[in-house]
Amino acid sequence: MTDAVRTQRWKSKVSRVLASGGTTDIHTHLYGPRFGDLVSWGIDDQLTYHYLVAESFRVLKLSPKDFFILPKSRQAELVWEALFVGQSPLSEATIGLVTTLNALGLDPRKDGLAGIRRWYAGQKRADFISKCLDLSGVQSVYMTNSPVDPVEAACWNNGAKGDERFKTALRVDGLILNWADTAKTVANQGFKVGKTLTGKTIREIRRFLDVWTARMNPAYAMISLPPDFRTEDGSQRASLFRDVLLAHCAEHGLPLALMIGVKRSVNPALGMAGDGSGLADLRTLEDLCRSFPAQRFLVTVLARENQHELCVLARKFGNLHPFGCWWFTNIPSIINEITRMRLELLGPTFTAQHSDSRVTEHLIYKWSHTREILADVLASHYARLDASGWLVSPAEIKRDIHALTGGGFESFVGGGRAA
Ligand code: RAT
Ligand code: ZN
Repeated sequence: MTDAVRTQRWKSKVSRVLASGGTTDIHTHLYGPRFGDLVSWGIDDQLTYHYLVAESFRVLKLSPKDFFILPKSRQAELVWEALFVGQSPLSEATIGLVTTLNALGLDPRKDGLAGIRRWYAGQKRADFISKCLDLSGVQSVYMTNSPVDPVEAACWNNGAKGDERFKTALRVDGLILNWADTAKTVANQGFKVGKTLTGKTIREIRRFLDVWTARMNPAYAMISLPPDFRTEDGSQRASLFRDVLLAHCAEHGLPLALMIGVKRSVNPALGMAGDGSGLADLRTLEDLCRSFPAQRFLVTVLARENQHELCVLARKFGNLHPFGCWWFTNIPSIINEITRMRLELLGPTFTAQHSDSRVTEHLIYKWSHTREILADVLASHYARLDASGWLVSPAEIKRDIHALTGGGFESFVGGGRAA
């Protein structure tokens, strides 16, 4: 049998298991149906996704300022015209919209934006959320829950949780990285904090996190970090990271998810679409894993150039669990490369993907595109194993895929393991 035929046979077996779903999406920006207007869905929300907005500015003739003052529906029309009418939708995010609309039974070329909008007018939010979860084969998603967002805080105070498919992750970027601007929000919730980090303010921020941890019951805490983040540079953010975040996680036994390498506001005029990526010095992560052996770190890195180093670190530290192909790396060529590299260096002991979905429909394309690549990568690994004299069984394929698509994460997070 040729290698190509062998791999193709494995691909059919792997694809069958992948198609049976059961995925846990460990990081999204989605919300459950009871979070009201925080739930993002529909064609205009998809077209104004910041990935597409960033791409539109490569062709749009108007300035970001003139674009962002327009109503969302007009922005959506401009993105549609720029990326789907004026040129072929060849980028990952544009192909993604096509994949999604097709899965929903629409034909974007034939229906056009007007037809798609008419179809959406007949959809109901709660049913539509279930439809997207079903179509994407995702059984549960982790939200990104920020206690310093007044709209979200109000939802929690009004008992918004209560949907088991939507799980909680405590997001703390503003609190740790931008205390000067966040202090007021925390003070408004009745905590006695000031802008300066006195002992009392630190205790009150800890108390703030205690209260929100009790209210939200998160599975993990999460922060995104700039590439130049250091834990020992004497900065305010370094003290907050150590004395508040790490201390809080230790006390509550919470794993900490680090998303490393984002340069916020590289082009501020683009708003959310203006963030970039930078090469991080992973010695900071190495120090953290070594100095806090009982702390579990879930880590993803944004720069392509940091991916190999992350795998090597994960071989050294059992308290480090790599996850996902984040943001600019969530494109087929790089998912393929990263997933192969991780399998080669770590076996199935990482989480292959998270979707980072912001609009409910994103689940559909992000998971269907990822599964296609996972099928290729796993098939070639099983074929090599087969050629070497080891035939994996269907049950073992299922076990491996489960580990890579949420099972490994659940046991890492639930395990309370030491390094
Ligand atoms: O991928 C994204 O949507 C980014 O805007 C970020 O949200 C990033 O994933 C983050 O969580 O900071
Ligand atoms: Zn995210």
